[in-house]
Amino acid sequence: MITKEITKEGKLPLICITTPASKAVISLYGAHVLSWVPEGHEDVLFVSPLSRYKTGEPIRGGIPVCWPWFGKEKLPQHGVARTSLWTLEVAEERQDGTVRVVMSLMPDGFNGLSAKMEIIVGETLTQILTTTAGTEPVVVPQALHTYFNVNVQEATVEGLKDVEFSERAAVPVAQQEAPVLAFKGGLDRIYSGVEGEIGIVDPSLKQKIKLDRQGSESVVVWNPWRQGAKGMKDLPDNGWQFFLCVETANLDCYAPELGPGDSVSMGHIISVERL
Ligand code: TA6
Repeated sequence: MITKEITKEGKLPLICITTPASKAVISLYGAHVLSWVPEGHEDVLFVSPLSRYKTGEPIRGGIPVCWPWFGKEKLPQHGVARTSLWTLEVAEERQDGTVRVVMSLMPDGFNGLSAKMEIIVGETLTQILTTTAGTEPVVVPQALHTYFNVNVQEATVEGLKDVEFSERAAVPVAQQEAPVLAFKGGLDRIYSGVEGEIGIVDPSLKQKIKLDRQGSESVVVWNPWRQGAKGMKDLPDNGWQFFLCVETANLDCYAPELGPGDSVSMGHIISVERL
């Protein structure tokens, strides 16, 4: 079932999806997945209770789309996609019980550069972000900045052992690296040349989230911890405890370089397994 709603504030159009295997909510503002609840599980995504669903401001949580740049390399931080209203191209229920949604964006001032976001909701949550260059060559760093709903102080991440990373934090905190990544403080890293599946194990919720990336070479892992959260107006002081961002990305030397008219896709399939 597909229904269209408007948020309480009356501004952001939402698509609410119910399938036999899961429920999801997608905002056309940002092509942003706000919620994905597989049958028998809690929401796999975290959204801050203080998030402002307001035009011009990014939503705090869910899956923000960082495009056509990442971080502070230009303003606004993380690009214009997450604060733009995307056009709904397709919302269809399919014979296999899944729902497919396609949204598109061609922002002004980028020489015809465009993005397409395809989302398939069912037993898994699939997202494919396709970038097509306009009339000029362009380099497009990008990330699906997923906020996973986990107890970060208990969670561990599998699949990043021995992978090279660069620290983005001004004062990096030593983390427990082996045999899995565990969290003892804030973390902001870009892992590069990441192969294979990433597992996010949460003993509190007794589940493992699996992130199967396609066409993605980078993975960002971020949590602001206690200190970082204090500076964030749209996150409660204790909000850092309830999420971990593990981001499917192509950044730095892996940012796609496109000639005029070229296209490239990157995405992921998210699934959950009971422990
Ligand atoms: O992906 C990690 C990161 O770039 C961090 O450096 C942190 O700033 C975070 O994203 C959130 O950024 P935002 O602009 O949404 O506050």
